[in-house]
Formats: sequence, C-alpha cells, structure tokens
Amino acid sequence: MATALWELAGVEDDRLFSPYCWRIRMALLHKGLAFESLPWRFTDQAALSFSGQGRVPVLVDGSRCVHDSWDIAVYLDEHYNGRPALFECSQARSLALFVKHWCETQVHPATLRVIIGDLFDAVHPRDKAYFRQTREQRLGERLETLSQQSHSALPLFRASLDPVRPVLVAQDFLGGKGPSFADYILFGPFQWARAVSPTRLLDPDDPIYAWRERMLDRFGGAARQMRGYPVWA
Ligand SMILES: N[C@@H](CCC(=O)N[C@@H](CS)C(=O)NCC(=O)O)C(=O)O
Repeated sequence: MATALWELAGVEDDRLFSPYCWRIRMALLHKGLAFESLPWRFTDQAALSFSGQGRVPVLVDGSRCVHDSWDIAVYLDEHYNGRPALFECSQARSLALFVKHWCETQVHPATLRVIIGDLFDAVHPRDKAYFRQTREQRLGERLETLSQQSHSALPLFRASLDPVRPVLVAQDFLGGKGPSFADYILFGPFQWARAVSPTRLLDPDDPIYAWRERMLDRFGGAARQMRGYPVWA
C-alpha cells in the first residue's frame, strides 16, 4: 500500500464527516500526494488496532503509520519538505497550534450543537447505539433534546467565529494569500456540517462564506465534490 487515509464515513462510504479527517484530506491535496481513502466507522475498532489507538484520521504511508491530525500534518511537512508547505515557518506552525486549540474548544462544540440531529441521522446504522451512548454521556442530554435546541445554537456558532471575520476581510486565507494548515483546521467543521446537514451555517454576505467558497473550489473543487449538502440552495 502506498499512501492511505483511514477516515470516518457515514451511511455511504463517501459521506466523510470528521473535521479531523478533513484537515488531513485537504493537507494531502495541498501536498499533491495521491492517496487511497479507507472508510471507517466508529465501531470498526479492530480495523485500527495496527495503529495502537482507536481514532481517525490514521495515515499509512508506505511502512509508516501516523495518527492524530496534528502529528500527521507535522509528519507530512517534515517528510515531504520539497512539496508545498502546510506551515511556512516555525512561527506559522506555532500559530496554527493556537488555531487548532481554539477551533477544537470553541468552534467544534458550537458546530455539534447545530448539527447533532442531522449528524445522528447520517451515522452508519451499526454506529448509532455507540454514537448515542457516547455523545449523550459527553453532552449530558438526550440527542432529541439537543436536536430541538439546534436552531438556537446557530447564533452561538456564528458568534464563535467572530475572531476570524476581520482576518478574512483583510486577506483571502488565514495563511495569507494562500491556504495553510490553519485554514484546513477551520475548514474541518464546515465540511463536517456540510456532509450531514442542510443547515445554512453562514449568510452569503459573511466574509467567512466567501472564504469557504475559496476552500470548496480549491484543488479542482475536491471538497465540494464530496457527498454533502449545498451550502446555499
Ligand atoms: N486528536 C485527534 C482527534 C481525532 C478524533 O477524535 N477523531 C474522531 C472522529 S471525528 C474519532 O475517531 N472518534 C472515535 C470515537 O468517538 O470513538 C486528532 O486530531 O486526530
């Protein structure tokens, strides 16, 4: 096997809805590396045992196996340093680490509360009991209760993005003129949502909307072509 990416899928193999896996899918495209997609479901724990842990993404690159999206991005830049950089310099990498933690603590939870009902519908039937049990335990509420609150979660989701609006007015990407790994980190929750939910997360006059269009168009529209809902019908 050359390069392969284990990534979370829903009912269909190409309904890819992990924000962490999307980071790496975009990173591989950025690097111009061909890869095979290996769809994975939450209950396919045995399939990942070779990696010594139970989460995706997992990258298999020849004889190397790397897990954790941050470690995979660092590995890709160090191992393929002749290809376009995900981090232009060590300062860019440090700032991307901030974006990662900001995104995971602010944007991911806000996204989840908007899409939770649609997300449950999109997970593979054999994952549903596991998903319900783990997410209800984590969030402290029944999925149905959370789903009923999803409309009021949308303003909170939009507010969670306030720090990036002025940045994306001033420049096309978080990385400046072109996308960097920080952009792929932020793009993850948008693809997570788009894969499972018809909810219109952003108004077309939001500067983040234009940024998302640029991201969806990148690499010949690769992200837009994956199974999901149109961002605006
Ligand atoms: N820190 C990890 C987090 C990866 C992660 O949590 N992946 C989720 C899919 S979005 C997962 O595999 N969850 C398994 C589970 O919930 O059992 C990374 O950045 O790769």
